[in-house]
Amino acid sequence: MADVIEIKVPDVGGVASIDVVEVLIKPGDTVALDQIIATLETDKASMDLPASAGGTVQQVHIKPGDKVAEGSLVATVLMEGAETTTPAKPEQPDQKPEVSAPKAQEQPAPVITPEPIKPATATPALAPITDQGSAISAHASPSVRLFARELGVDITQISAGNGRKGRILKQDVQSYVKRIISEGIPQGGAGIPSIPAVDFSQFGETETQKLSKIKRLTGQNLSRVWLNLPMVTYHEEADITEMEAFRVALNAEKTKVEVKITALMFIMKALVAAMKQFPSFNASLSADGENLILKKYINIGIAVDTPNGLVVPVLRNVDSKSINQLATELAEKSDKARLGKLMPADMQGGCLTISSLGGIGGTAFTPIVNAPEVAILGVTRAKMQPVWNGKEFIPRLMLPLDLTYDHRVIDGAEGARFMAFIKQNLSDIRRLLL
Ligand code: CAO
Repeated sequence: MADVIEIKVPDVGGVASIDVVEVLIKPGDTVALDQIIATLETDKASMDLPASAGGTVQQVHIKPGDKVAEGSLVATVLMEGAETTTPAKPEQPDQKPEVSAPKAQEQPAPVITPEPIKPATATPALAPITDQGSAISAHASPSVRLFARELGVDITQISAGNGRKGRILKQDVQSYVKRIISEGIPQGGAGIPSIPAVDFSQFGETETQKLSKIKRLTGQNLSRVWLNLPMVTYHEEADITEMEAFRVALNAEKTKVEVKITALMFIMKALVAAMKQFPSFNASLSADGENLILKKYINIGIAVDTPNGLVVPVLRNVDSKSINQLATELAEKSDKARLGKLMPADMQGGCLTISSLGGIGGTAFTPIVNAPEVAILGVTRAKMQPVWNGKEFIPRLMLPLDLTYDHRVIDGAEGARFMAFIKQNLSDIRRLLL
């Protein structure tokens, strides 16, 4: 004999208005007892609704976006050979650790309306779904969380979903997995909890802009370096008063068509001299961390700010190039970078990187090493300062320099000596001839 069974919304703790988020069945489907057929959500929690009877779905009475209440008809199911079955009950929602699990009460057959769930404590029975104070909560239904767990995905890594109010849907988990496979993104660095998803629209108007590919790739690389390298940043100042006078004189001699010489060309020269003096700076750690690979060539990467993000073209064999050649080459490469015309080969083979913000300003910053290089030299804006010469304060042009290094390779004292050497060479550029 076939019975038509009505599956209804159970008591979810006296909540008057419950949103239907997902409906997982359609007429003609065969459902098993306790199979999840819909996801419901209150303003505090979400839960999966299991079928209170198995059979063939005749009609579905709800759709996503509907508002329902206790007793609302969800679906009618044709049950062949009806027998008394275990009462269906809403699946235990995801719980925060401090929330006690709700207790189901035993009820007799027949199965018509699932039994109520009641909070075991005064705390709401259902887990909060978006909790800005929590670093672990993600806005997703239990079934989607289960799906993510089955795939080994840490759902908190999915920053925002395509569901209502940024809810993470099954498709979002699938897209995330596809992206990880295609881009090789590591999940949650060293198990560190990720930043929780926040629905900013609740605070005011927002607009979403897609990150450029350069920004996304740079971000992944920087995060990887940040997590893998023990980095130290050391600050120094070089007196470039004489160097600047020479630079200005050189530029004054130039005709209009020639490329301008900036402090950066001298900094490159001083860096090259320092790399020769301290070979461990012109080196990389082997992947197993057992050996230092010393390089006999000197290529320098220059961080260039472009409308699409940061790129680092590499100037090759800098030790064998003149200041004028370096100025011309940097102008060509930075123009190419800003037009998005750099080829991968233009950005490979660097030994050390310079990140100069001097054209913009600043007094100091902590650049991130461009691993597998072992150090990066940061530069900010030179400024006139009163410097004590033993008798009086005299105005000197001081250039701030910041060296971030991989402490696995470079010791603190070595870093300080390296910077003292650069400082000495910039303060008296005749030394670069030695
Ligand atoms: N102190 C004072 N003035 C400086 C200076 C410094 N340290 N560095 C540059 N300047 C001056 C230049 O002399 C030039 O002056 P004029 O316009 O009067 O001639 C002006 O600032 C602009 O210089 P520039 O930036 O065009 O040239 P540059 O050779 O110094 O730098 C480049 C070239 C490509 C490195 C730079 O344009 C750039 O993109 N910098 C940003 C790099 C970046 O984003 N780094 C952050 C990475 S995060 O780690």
